[in-house]
Amino acid sequence: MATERYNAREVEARWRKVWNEKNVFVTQNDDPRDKYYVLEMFPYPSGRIHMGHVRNYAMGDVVARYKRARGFNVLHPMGWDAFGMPAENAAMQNKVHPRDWTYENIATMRDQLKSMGLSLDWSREFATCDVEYYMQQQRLFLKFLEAGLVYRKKSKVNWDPVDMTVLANEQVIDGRGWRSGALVEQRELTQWFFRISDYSEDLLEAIETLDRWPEKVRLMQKNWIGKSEGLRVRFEFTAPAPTGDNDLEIFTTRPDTLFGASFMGLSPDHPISAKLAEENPTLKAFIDECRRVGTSEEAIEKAEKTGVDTGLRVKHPLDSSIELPVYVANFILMDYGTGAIFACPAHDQRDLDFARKYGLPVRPVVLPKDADPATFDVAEEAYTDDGTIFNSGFLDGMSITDAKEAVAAKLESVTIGNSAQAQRQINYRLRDWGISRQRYWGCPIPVVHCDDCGVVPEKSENLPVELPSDIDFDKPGNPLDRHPTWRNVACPSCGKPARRETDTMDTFVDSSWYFARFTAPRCEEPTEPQTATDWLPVDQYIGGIEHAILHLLYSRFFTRAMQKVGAVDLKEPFKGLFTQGMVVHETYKGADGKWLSPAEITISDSDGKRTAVHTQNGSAVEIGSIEKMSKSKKNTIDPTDIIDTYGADTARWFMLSDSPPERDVIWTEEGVQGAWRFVQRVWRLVGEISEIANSGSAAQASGAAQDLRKAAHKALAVTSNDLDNLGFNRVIARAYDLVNQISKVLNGATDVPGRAFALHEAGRILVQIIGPVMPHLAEECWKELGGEGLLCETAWPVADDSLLVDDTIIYPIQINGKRRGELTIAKEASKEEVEAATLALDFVQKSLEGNAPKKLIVVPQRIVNVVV
Ligand code: ANZ
Ligand code: ZN
Repeated sequence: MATERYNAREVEARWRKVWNEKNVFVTQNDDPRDKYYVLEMFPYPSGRIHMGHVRNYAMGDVVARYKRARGFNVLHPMGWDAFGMPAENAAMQNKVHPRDWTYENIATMRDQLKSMGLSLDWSREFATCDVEYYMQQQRLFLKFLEAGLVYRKKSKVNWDPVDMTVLANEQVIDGRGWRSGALVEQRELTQWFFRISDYSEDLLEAIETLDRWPEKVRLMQKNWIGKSEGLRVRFEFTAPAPTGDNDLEIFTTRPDTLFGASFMGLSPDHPISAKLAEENPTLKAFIDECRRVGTSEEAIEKAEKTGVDTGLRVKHPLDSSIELPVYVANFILMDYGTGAIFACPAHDQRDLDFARKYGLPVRPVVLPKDADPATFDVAEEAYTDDGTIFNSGFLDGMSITDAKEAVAAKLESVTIGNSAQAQRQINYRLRDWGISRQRYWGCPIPVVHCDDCGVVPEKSENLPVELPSDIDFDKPGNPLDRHPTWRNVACPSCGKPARRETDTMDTFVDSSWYFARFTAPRCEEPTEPQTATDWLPVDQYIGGIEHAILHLLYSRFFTRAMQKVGAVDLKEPFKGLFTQGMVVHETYKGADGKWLSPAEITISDSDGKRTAVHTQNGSAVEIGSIEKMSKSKKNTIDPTDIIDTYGADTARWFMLSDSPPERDVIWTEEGVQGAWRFVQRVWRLVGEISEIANSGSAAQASGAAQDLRKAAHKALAVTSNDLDNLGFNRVIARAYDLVNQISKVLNGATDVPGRAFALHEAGRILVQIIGPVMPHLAEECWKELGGEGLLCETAWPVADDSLLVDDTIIYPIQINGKRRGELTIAKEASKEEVEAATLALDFVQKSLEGNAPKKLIVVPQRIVNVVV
């Protein structure tokens, strides 16, 4: 019987085979039960899975198995986010085709995931680089194009002149291409954009409805959309600008600080800057230099604030006796507001840095609470907090809010030229989403350029626009541009020879709708609209915080866009979102300062002091800080090694056991071994129970047997609650607890009435509780205990309420009608006992301040009121 050691390798493979043969995790769309869609962010097929994947997918699997047991029709699919640069890099370095590289990696990683025993519906699997998938993406693109959700415009890109390629902002490091090291240039290219900014307000407002998202993520999304309410103000030039403009329009969110203005700033890309540069070589050189640094917000934020005085002057809108100089400044973006600002150095750090550099005035106009107006000054740090307006004429004494309103009202009523001097305006930081990539390994944008007809969408019946296979990566640049024949195509409109678009789509497009595709993955349209609408939103989405902004925001936009073209009928794709913590591990450094992997070292522990040496040569090794597992620090553990040694259940158990799922978990050898010992212990205990004939009934149980029944049912009740709240680590703690309770009875007196019944019942409950986390072990134990059918198809047990009631009761304690705390006391306690215990409570004594209560009212079994 179950006295042998548990052989995870053999058992796990056997149960996976059974599940697979019986198709137990294949989900039917027409199943009448309530739906539950659980999804983990699909992986990029980089080569092998890492521990972060194990943690992420273990969590999703626990949810899937639990919800299945709760009677839901669960959708739990898996796929591959398979386009992107690494495949092209591999092609360049190792001369493998990006497609071969990608599909080989997928094959490896699929096997690895399968070895984890995940309850996935593999029949729905796809990779975004499958022609069938990206063809449907092209179909969606054409629908979006027709619906006015896509457009082309000229836009600046980072251009690597050596690799002859466009670089993402992250690929520009200190102004140089990450690979070539060449100085990056700014180039204007006509690129494709999605109109996400049309949805700024809707995307912002709907964040309020996402109440099962982490607050942190909601805030990050809000900040990214970046709504600000401000004022456009026109400042009159003292003499017309060379462009003929009589005034300079700026955007400000702080009109209250207008009296603190000390200069005006123009973006280097502002039309006035460009015009002036024609005659002004210094300015031209400055503008060229700004282009080199790049226009990403990050690049601008980091760079020193510099500028050039244009010689132009404007009049202060509230006091025409004040003239302000106009500078071209490197920190002003052209595509925000109007590309021009008034600067108030006392209350804006960038303005202050600039003013200090060029010796411009710094005039504070917001006075902090309790500061002295006569002496308050701003030195190197701008004052950006709240306060009262001063040094500001008619605004003096007002709050910031009132002063903003007063300035807006005043300038709205002034007319210059033939319109108001100021106009209220709401701005969003969110820009339209540029999706053009000059790359091979992505979804081709399905349009054709014709000399006569211009840009023509490819005909639906001509889809897919398939990537050519015969490409070479020997030369820099986009291989699609160089392909001898692929570009040549007949114009879909007039039939004349024309050229294909060679841009492919940003890979974020691929991941913006895969969750909808999973609902009908083989359908001949992007989605089956009704099916997608029935399954969506995803009830529980699980993934890394690194996707908190872009992926989630793009998916939210995409769902709205799909709704507009009739592909789904809802706005929000993810009802519940969970962002898991990272897997971290100690780091090790050898005497030569190089990182060493855990496999290369040996640790010894004497008197609680841990030391490490190099296993091969015995040299000293420094034990470093605990950090996210990463190849660069070599502090990784290969999941396959762990699964081969201990089995998948142990790995899953340990990944979820030590810390709450949103926190980081520290991988330690001792921790894994602890989990492994627990597996063995459960197996032994189940074996012992199975040797006792299952006899007797619930009614007979008393004493230790009844206590065990109570413990088991309580564990079941709280575990259900924990699982509903993704409290995986708590589930595990309860399982340890229940194992201890069962052991006590197994090792205790054998003549307890109802013992056999209670042990079998508790054993089964234990197995069901651990089932979602350790599915193979649980399945084996279920069989051992004589359970019917497969555990993974068995309904979640219902706790017996009568066993949950306690012998104690908790009284809420009110003091003067307000709830202040509670009292836990025996259920049978008399009124007098409750009174005495209440008066002895710390917080009650405190509020009595030594006096007797005016009144003390005990409502038996319900509440206590104290009047002081
Ligand atoms: C005067 C002022 C005084 C400002 C002050 C701030 C503080 P948010 O809140 O992000 O919308 N600004 C406007 N357009 C800009 C551009 N194209 N490039 C760089 N900065 C720009 O930021 C709005 C503020 O950012 C505006 O309010 C403007 O500076 C600046 F004590 O106007 B403020
Ligand atoms: Zn044509």
